[in-house]
Amino acid sequence: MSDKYDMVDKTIDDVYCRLVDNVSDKVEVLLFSKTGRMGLQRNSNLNKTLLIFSVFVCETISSQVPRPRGVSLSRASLYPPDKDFTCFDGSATMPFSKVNDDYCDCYDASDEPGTAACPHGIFYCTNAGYKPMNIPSNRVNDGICDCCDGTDEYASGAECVNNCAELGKSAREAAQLRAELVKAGRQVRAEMSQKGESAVFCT
Ligand SMILES: [Ca+2]
Ligand SMILES: [Ca+2]
Repeated sequence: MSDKYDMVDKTIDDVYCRLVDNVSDKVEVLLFSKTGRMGLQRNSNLNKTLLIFSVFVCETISSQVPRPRGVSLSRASLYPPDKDFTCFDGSATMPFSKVNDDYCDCYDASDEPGTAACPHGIFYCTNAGYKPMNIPSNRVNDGICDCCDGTDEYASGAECVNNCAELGKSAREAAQLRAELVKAGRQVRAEMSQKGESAVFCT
C-alpha cells in the first residue's frame, strides 16, 4: 500500500494537509480562487511533492484575500468595506471606518477583530504554511508573539519571526513518520495474522 494523503479540514480557513495511512485510494485536493472555493479535485495519482505544493498554494492564496486584520477568510464576506458595518449581534450599525479603529463599538466585539479594544474579542492568525489559529484579542500587541506569522504584534514593537513554514514542515514530517509507523505496524500485524492462520491450518 502506498502512502496516502488526506485533507483533514475542508474549510477555506483551515486548509492543512497531513500524511495519513489511509485505506482509501482517493486523494482530495481543494482548489481555491481569491473569492473562495473553486472545486474539489479527486485524484488517486497525486504524489507527495504535488500535494505539498498544492497545500502551499492554497495557504498562500488564502492569506492574500483582502479582509480586515484579524478576520478569517470564511468571515471576510461579513465585512464588506463599501457598506456600513452591523455588529454580528445586530446591536448597532456604523460606518465601516469604525471597524478596527481601536474603539469597541459592538458588545460582541465584532467591529474590532484586529485590535485589543474589545474584551472577549477573537483575533485570527492566518499562519500561512502552518495551522490557522484564533487567539483572544487581548493578546494583540501585548508584546508576546502568539501567532507563528507574528501578525498579532503589528504595533507593539515586538520582533516576531515568522516561523510558520518551519512549523509546517515539522508537522508534515511528524505526520509522515506516524503514517509510516502505522503502515509498518499494519504490515507486521498482517504477517502475524497470516502465520497464525497457517498454523491453525496445519494443525
Ligand atoms: Ca470600532
Ligand atoms: Ca501577542
